[in-house]
Amino acid sequence: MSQTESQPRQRALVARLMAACGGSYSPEVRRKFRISGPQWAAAYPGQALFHAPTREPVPPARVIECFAAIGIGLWTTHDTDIIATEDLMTPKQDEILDVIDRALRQNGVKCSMVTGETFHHPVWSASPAGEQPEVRAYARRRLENVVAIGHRLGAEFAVYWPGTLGYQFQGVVDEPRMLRRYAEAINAACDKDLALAQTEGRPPLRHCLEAKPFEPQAELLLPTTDAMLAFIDSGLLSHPEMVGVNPEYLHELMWGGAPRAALARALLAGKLWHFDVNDGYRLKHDVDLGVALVNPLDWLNVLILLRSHGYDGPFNLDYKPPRTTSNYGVFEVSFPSAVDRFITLWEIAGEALADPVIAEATRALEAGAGEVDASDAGAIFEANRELWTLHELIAHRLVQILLGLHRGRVLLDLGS
Ligand code: GLT
Ligand code: MN
Ligand code: MN
Repeated sequence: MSQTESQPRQRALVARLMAACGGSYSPEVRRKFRISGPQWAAAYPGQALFHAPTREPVPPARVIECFAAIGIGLWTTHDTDIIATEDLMTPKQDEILDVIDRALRQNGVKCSMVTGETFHHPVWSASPAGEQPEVRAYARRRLENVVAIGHRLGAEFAVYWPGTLGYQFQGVVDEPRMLRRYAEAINAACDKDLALAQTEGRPPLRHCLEAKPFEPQAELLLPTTDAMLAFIDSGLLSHPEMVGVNPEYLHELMWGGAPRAALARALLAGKLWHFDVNDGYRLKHDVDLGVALVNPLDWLNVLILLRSHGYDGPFNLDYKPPRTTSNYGVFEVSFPSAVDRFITLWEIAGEALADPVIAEATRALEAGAGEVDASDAGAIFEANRELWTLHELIAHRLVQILLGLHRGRVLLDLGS
């Protein structure tokens, strides 16, 4: 059978099995969540250092149309996802933005976030904040332009993953100088934003820094969300109040951190404004798998944290549909299933927060044993010893809730 004959049959099979999976939500329900879909994720053709592409690139208007059909009401983009580098900051940019603005309106999709590419083009090979003044001046113009694109498309957020901010060889780069220079670029973006917000009569954007630990340089100057928080507080930024963080789940897991704890630290700092959702493995490269495909229990706990602490920012589906998924599969399986897993876990997180067993156990733990000699460690331990068994009980209950056992899921009778 030829390739073209087999494809419709295989698509029909995929569609039938996807329907058989069940558990999907309507586009209306999906739109109620603040879930955004990146242009670069949907258009990713599957290439990497060791990988040839496996898919056709997908233009923005088509991505926007497909997101609308799925029920993803928010769209995010890099400057160069939609405008070729040589067309940036030219009249061609305005033409492209007009077309995209129309596509967004026609499909009822909003651009929620824009970001600048400071990692791919050869001009960034020694970082956007290196020695050469012309590179730095160009980087500043690019970030200012990202802000301008954001206002033109009605975005609320700008995200900056600094990309190549780091080095391959120790001793070549003066780290404090490079960080100061990077701060100058962020300051330029904030200043441009304040000026544009005034002339456009729009609120300023919320600028969010994103960290990634192991790439694309051998050593990075801002490899974790905690490093970003320290950078925001360093005194180098002229508008620290305009700058928050965009942690990515996998980027915190990659270095061996606990994403939940990293999110908690950003929440306490009042800087958790935007969140890239995906999944993967500890101490590996940035595999960017779909949300909860690897760590559903951890994801449940992340959402419990975010729900109980009132996080109300976007959830940006920053993953890469795998190379084994076809162009058809990207919009039929990959995106809808990612959105549905997220919504299901969000709902399950609500169940966990309302669970009477967990609530009673938590209350008991918080109350403690009561009156006991406050200076006697042994006595305090003995008085609480039975209570602490509840830690394991709560962990068990969370797994029960994740698996649906608390609702009386029917188990196989292994004896028969
Ligand atoms: C790149 C990176 C992502 C960032 C994007 C925003 S670029 O794909 O791996 O995690 O969120 O610049
Ligand atoms: Mn990301
Ligand atoms: Mn990533």
